[in-house]
Amino acid sequence: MLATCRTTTHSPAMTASMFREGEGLFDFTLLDDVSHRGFMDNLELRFQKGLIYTNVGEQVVSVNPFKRDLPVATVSMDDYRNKFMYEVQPHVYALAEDTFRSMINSKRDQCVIITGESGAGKTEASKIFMRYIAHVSAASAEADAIKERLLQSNPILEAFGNAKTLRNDNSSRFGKYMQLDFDYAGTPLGGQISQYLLEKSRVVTRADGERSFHIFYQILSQPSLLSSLGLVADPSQYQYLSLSSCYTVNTINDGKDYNEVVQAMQTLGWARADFGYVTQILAAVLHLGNVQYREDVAKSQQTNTDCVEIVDKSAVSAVAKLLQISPAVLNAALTTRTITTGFGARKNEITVQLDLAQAVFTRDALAKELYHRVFGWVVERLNDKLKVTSGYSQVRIGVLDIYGFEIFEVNSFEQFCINYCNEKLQQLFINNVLRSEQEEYLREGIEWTEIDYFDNQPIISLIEGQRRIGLIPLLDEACLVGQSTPRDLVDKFTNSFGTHDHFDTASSSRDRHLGPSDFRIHHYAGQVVYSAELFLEKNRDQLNVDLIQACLGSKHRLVTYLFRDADKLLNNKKRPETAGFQFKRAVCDLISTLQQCEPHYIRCIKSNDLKRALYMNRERVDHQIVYLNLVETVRVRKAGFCQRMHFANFLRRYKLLTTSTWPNWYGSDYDGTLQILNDLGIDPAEYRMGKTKVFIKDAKLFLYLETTRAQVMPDIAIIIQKNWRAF
Ligand code: AOV
Ligand code: MG
Repeated sequence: MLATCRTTTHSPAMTASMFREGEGLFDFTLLDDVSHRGFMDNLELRFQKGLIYTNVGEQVVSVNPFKRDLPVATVSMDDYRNKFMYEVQPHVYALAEDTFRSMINSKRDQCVIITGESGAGKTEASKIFMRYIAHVSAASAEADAIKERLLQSNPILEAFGNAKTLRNDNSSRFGKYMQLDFDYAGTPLGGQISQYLLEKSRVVTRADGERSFHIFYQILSQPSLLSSLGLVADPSQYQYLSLSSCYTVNTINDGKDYNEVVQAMQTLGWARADFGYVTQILAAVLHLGNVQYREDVAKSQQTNTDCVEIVDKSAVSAVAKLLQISPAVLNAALTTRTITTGFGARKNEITVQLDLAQAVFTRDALAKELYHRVFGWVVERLNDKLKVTSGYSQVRIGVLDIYGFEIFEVNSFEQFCINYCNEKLQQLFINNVLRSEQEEYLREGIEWTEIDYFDNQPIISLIEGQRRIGLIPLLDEACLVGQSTPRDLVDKFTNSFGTHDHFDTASSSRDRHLGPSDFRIHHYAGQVVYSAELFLEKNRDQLNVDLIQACLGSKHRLVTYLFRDADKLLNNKKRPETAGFQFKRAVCDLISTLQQCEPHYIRCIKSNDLKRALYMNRERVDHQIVYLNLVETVRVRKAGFCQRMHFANFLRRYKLLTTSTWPNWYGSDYDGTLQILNDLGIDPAEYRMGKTKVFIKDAKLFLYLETTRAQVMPDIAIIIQKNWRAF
């Protein structure tokens, strides 16, 4: 099943070091049999030997081993310095080296797109990548300080943005694009973190067996913090934490992680007081969850509407004290709502009592909003400390670690957004790797058998709407109508997309498994049934006016800062943008940033769902190979060419390799290129002549050309090795 290396006489050094008996192939493009089975066999063989990385050309496929002490984790970063990817064993380090060198040599922005499902190892890969870049980039006191800050931002981000889910003990509940700025010599100057769609609903609800964000448990693990915050150590005392009955995780030490966060904050030079303010708001969120309601029978009878009262006022007092809001104002904002009618002199305000469901919704909305704003502030502070302060930012490397494709028991608005984002990334991948490659061959007149792949454009059009309406615009439309119900929304969807190939509802498909407020999307990675129950509220994403006013009246320094835009919110005549609309815009902006960079890919695979060390569940892995288009990628890559160069560039670069072209060649660039290849005795099967470029089939030939060139020019050989792309 597995191929032996196609022997060429050109690069003995590489072949000797790259092939090790019994370890399978380090690059899937060396497979003779590019079938699903062939791919899987090689992946599994390597995985069982602890070789979790395998290349597909310049891409790295990484399988999560759920084991920390593998040899691949302890290799020296220095072994990867100044090496081509095909000179060294596959590793995230090799890809990082390639990315870093490409940036220096081409002076182009680079991006690394890390994809894979939840728990596949994306965040780990992004950290390994960052560590390598920090290790090899130029050093100076200033640069070292920046590197340290970049690395230290991780524990803070993870404390506030990650949580234990059923799939991953340290699941990122937000998307992250981290950009590093360098000068042209590769000296780090600073960086910037962009965050996407924090899953703020986790603060108030989540699946059984999951936890809220790590930071809550970390704070409760610190006895010295508790009394001033009015907290007790036992997380089960807090409704917001007890609702999923999971408090500890055996792979997580909250106390130790807290110390790491504090240490990171110190490294980043955060004021101690700032963290104090943050803990006060987080404690307020926990107390807020303990605000319980019951029906206020007397008042209900009196007013003839459903009224509620708060069972135990001490929780409200604790929240009010921590947020420095008047308890009476807070109490009113949590049980009533002010409705304004009329304008100007006729403006009239009426106080309406909230019923039980509305009161709970209002309380939870405040908790989510407070957390969301704290998270935004944390990222803002990190960015302050990473800001480029000296030198020009010349080139960038961006690392995208974004939530993987998700299918849960119940899928809501968050999964809808996350899966939409994954569709967009998949499309970018298709465009970068599969389509553009094939289009170039066509343009150049290279003989080529089209390789089929699944194009997900119809799913993207369905969701975001292009020429015709899409699910996000329809959802926005439904949000305009105050009385829309989830069923109305699903009916609206059915009217427009009842016959769409990638969309079903109960009435369009007569599928008995779908409820009246469910809909199903056939995503590239699988079918997902969404419950539209909370879509309208989550998309509107509005805090009621009374809560905004309550926060505006706060004397707390951080609360005041977090709600500094609240005045604007209250007086805004325009309808606020919905969460779906904002997310779509953010994702489209992200994609256009990525499109401007030279892309590199790490494709992560989750080996099993039990988090068991070095165990591969073939069925689970099979599915991921299919939807990540991995076999198609190998086919395109293998049938394709590893390098291409304009004839003029090829001639300029390699004319010194033969006396026919050196020192002067008077013919055409095309003929000169051919002359060099002929004189070197290169088998014509190893390359193709296009209309403007020569296409080199195998990396080994390319390496041979480079090594020979370096031998011919001994005095600049070292420079070439270091900067091969620049020549
Ligand atoms: P994710 O980022 O892809 O999921 P993580 O990077 O958090 O996944 O990995 C999940 C867990 O798998 C980690 O906490 C480690 O225990 C283990 N793991 C991952 N990669 C490695 C590795 N290279 N070596 C050893 N263990 C590893 V999500 O954030 O849920 O989509 O939203
Ligand atoms: Mg992650």
